[in-house]
Amino acid sequence: MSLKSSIDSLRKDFEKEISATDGTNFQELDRLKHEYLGRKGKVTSLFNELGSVSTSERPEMGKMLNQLKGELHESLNSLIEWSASHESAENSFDLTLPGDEFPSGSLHPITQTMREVKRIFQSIGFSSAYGPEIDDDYHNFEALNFPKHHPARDMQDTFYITENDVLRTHTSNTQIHVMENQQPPVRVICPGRVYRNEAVSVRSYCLFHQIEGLYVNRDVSLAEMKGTLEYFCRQFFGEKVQSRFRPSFFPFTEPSAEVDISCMMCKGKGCSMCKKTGWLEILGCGMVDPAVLEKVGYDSQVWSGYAWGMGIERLAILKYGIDDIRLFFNGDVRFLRQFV
Ligand code: 2NL
Repeated sequence: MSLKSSIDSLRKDFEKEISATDGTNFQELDRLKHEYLGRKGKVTSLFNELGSVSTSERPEMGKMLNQLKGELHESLNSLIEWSASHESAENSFDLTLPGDEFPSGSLHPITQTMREVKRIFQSIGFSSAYGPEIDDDYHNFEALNFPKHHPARDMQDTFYITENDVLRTHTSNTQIHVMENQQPPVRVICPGRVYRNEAVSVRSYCLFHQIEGLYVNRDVSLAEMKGTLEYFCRQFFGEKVQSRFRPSFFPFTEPSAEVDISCMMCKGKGCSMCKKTGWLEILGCGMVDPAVLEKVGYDSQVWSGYAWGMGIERLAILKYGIDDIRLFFNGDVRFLRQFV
């Protein structure tokens, strides 16, 4: 083979080898440099063959060999320079470094409060039931003994979906569904979201969470209701808390009451939290109105019961001393982080 064709085929070999590497591996490129341009390299050995070429061809061949040597140098050196300054992933990955920390989320304070309330009532035999957030007028109002033109049915307080369907304004609709589908005794709590079409402010939001409870059996007494709700207050707010039952009115209970607890901020002395009364209202309750029992097909001569309802945001606000209900809904992590 002539020296000229040796030069050409060496160039081809080199091009093949260089394109087979990914061009970034320093060791690989260094090996190629030695193989072709080293003291015993392939290009060097072609230079040694110059001596056996005829004197007329020698200058021409020498020029071609120098040209090949220059090309190889240039392409290897630029790749080597690049790979030395950009360490390959293999070299730069330090397996001994500690890993990135993944911040773990936490349960929303409303979820935490809901779970705590559920746990307390479950421990005394109540099971949980869930119902639709969109329901008809019958289950949200009519079956609960709301008179046809009661102000709570007014457009101001209720989001209407259609003429007959509303976003529920309390979770009582779920208790109605439960009673329609089940004979007494009933011992159930109904947690969930409820909606009110009110002006949004520090105190009220268009959406909040409720847990309502219902117990129906033979000869249920008001004393049992008091015992159950007082037990809840002590479990949720602590053994030291005082509670009182104050007469009230709801269309679906008779008699009705509201439960206040002694203000934990001022210990009953009177402060801004309790509006100087020493008491904080936490829930409404009462003996289920016989008209409600009759609506779901229970004989009100045989069955009686008590029911209550409480706002979860209100419980959380009192327990944690929060001053704006909207904080529960705007997702600000500076607020949420405090409940990890
Ligand atoms: C409040 C007051 C209350 C009820 C809810 C109820 C449900 C049925 C029958 C009778 Cl199915 N009553 N629920 C009773 C009294 C009060 O809620 O202030 N909630 C935030």
